[in-house]
Amino acid sequence: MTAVAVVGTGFIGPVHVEALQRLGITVQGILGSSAEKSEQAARQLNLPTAYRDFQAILDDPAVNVIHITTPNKTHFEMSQRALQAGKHVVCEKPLAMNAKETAALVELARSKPNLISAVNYNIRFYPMVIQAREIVRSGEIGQVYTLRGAYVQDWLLYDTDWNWRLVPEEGGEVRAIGDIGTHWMDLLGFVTGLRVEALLADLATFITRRKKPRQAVATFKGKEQSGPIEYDTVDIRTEDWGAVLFHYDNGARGSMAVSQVNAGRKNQLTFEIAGSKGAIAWDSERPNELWLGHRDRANGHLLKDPSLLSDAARAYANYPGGHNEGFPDTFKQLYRAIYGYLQAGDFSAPKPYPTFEDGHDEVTLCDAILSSHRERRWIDIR
Ligand code: SOE
Repeated sequence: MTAVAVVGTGFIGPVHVEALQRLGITVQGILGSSAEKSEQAARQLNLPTAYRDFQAILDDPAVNVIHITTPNKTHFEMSQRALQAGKHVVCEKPLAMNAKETAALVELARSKPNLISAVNYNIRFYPMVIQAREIVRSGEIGQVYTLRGAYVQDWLLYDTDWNWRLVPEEGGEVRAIGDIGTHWMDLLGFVTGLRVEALLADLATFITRRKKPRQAVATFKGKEQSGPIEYDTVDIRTEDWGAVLFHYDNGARGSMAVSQVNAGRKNQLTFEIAGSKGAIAWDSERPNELWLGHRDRANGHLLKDPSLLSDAARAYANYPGGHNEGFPDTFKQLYRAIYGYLQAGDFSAPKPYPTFEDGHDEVTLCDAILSSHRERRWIDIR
């Protein structure tokens, strides 16, 4: 019998709970940063248990899976303790604060082959992303030459916008790169199967001082606040913007830009992959569409319709054509993959979900991006 505990009551914890509930998976309870927050979340989400602390989850024999959705600085210790206590782990990205921590988690996960150790790269699970992967795999666009794209947001545009991610001790030394760049890098690796061999990065912080409210503000909620707020002015040491050039292992070249201060772009990931025979492009703000680029005939525009998709993409499309599948559906599909694997019980089978190895790869890239920016040079990825 599977039962889950979710740690974290901010923006993303309830998204996990809702997706699990849609699949009929028992969510035993939730833990927030205070007793009050745990109780409030348990009430709102209709869960039986408001945990008092993380140890109470580890001690709960009813719980065999833990979803970690707390600030990044807690991921390492919680994942470690959960695996050591024999619980399966689904951890939010980035997996930990640096590659030293993620390497230790990979080693621990390897010593527990019968436990799930997954990282929540949900964007992989849009049906049209899986379709893009199938197109690349089938050879339809030929040899991949270039990958380009961006992940841009505007929720940190003003100096009055505040979030724990701004603080390196809470979120890590790279912010926009760690928070949204890792999604892009993971996704492009997933779609093309290519690995980064070397990179060159440039980072910038435009808002060097911000007004930190004395009251905590949940992610994306800052824009909804009204009325006078008491705050302290603090120096900002993490980047608002970043650009990275990549060399991939087949000789392909890539370029990615990320920004959390791009007015009007709420939460947009885009990519275009161009090969020797054709190209494909996708935009997360229009996730049910895929652009097909041709040189000698009219370009194509594929709308999500299970009857038009490859078997692999159809397996993750639950609604008929014209019925849009979006952000919350990607969590549901990711958990279908994870919990289907758990239920099948063959832990030697290939894993259909992002693993701690994938989480380690992304954090390794983050560390290299920071070094490249600081040292103003290309960095090889070993
Ligand atoms: C905040 O920038 C954030 O919530 C990311 O942490 C998520 O991974 C992304 O889905 C949306 O933006």
